Amino acid sequence: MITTLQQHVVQEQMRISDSPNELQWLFSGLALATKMIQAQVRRAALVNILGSVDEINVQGEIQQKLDVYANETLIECFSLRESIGIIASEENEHPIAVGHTSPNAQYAIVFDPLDGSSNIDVAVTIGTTFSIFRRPEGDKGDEPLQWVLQPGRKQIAAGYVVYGSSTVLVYSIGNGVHGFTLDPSLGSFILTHENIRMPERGAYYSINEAYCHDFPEVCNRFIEKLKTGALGRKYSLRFVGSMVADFHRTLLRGGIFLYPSTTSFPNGRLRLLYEANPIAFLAEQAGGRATDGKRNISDVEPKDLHERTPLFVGGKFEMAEFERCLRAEI
Ligand code: AFP
Repeated sequence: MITTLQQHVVQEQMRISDSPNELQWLFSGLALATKMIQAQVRRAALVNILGSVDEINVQGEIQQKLDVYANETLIECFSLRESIGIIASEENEHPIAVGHTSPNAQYAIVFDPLDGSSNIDVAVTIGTTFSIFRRPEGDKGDEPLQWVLQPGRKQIAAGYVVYGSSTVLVYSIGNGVHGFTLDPSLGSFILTHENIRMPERGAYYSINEAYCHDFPEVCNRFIEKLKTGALGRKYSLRFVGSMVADFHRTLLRGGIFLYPSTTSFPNGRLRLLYEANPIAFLAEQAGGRATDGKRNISDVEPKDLHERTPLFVGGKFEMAEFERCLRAEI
């Protein structure tokens, strides 16, 4: 018997609340938007949606046509869900208030509509990330930003969708990590990876080594250990340049993904709220770990919607060895 994403969300939510439909309706918006996005991604060159628009986003990056399409599609689908009060996106400087003063508005959703934009035009795997928070207690509707400036530990659900050889949605609602593959013949996300556990030990490391001259020395020493077999085996390198794709492999095959701070990005390159937080939530739920080199990503108190962070995420063994290196550094 197949299990669809909708069925699974209802079952999962019945475990934690007496109104299982709120999140189910929210996830139906996510499923609809990501199905529309994947349809455009798969036909991008055929529907003239490759290339950029002459706009620079809040990150200082040239926006791709698919970035804009994905962003608008997600905002539109989520705006139709009255349980969502605040929407925040990598592409928008400020949070978007969509009825956050209404008592029905219970959630905030933060997302990167298309992670890995540099890979869009070359048909390499890209993705969408999302992170869901509950309305802050005592909220009077006058501070929209506070709905999203919550530590990762407060996420009630998070996940991503990869648009690769197949379209796979991976999410957690705090009870393990589950993967759903889009069946184009049914138009439904079907449960294919139930209760994913990150292997304690892997065979791959993932980092953009082109920047190794700019990394903290301790990171280069750790990479050397991975390469030379000092940790008991020689690791192989994989780096797609789309964090969701590199994390998806790490989640299923184990190993470690590292994006340290660099001289150009002294606070890290990846964004805390819509890149590191959802990934950290999933990693912890799957038995792995995620840190910024000093503390768990999930314990970081965000101060800005688009703040950046170093990210180190992986299986138990590799993370323990990495932290042993960090401690040796002190
Ligand atoms: P965009 O989503 O803005 O394209 O950035 C992708 C990303 O944040 C992350 O997915 C990659 O791991 C990282 O940037 C790749 O950046 P470099 O190519 O500079 O290493």
